[in-house]
Amino acid sequence: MKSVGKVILVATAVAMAITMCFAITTPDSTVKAQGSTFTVNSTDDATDVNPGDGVAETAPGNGICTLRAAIQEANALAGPDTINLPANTYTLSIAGANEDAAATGDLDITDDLYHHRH
Ligand SMILES: [Ca+2]
Ligand SMILES: [Ca+2]
Repeated sequence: MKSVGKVILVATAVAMAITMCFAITTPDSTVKAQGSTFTVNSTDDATDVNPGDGVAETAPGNGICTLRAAIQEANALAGPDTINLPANTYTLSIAGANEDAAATGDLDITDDLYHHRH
């Protein structure tokens, strides 16, 4: 009967090792699947100067990333992307209707998007 107890103990140890492997490898594969990451650093409402160039900013080289610019850039890039949105109040001031590119009015999300609010 002692040998049966040892077999159960070994099986438990193997199961724990498998669980630990998953715990270590899962975050890496999740990050790789998220595409580009854009961090919003302005509460202004302004459009991306060039959606699809991989940079979310309101003028070339200014580094100002609005929520609207981040969404436009994420929409323009194929695959899922990530937007880091610091806790704040974001007021949409660009009026518009019947437009689905997030350039005016509401923020249209047309692609997979991870949204991290801080
Ligand atoms: Ca851009
Ligand atoms: Ca995308």
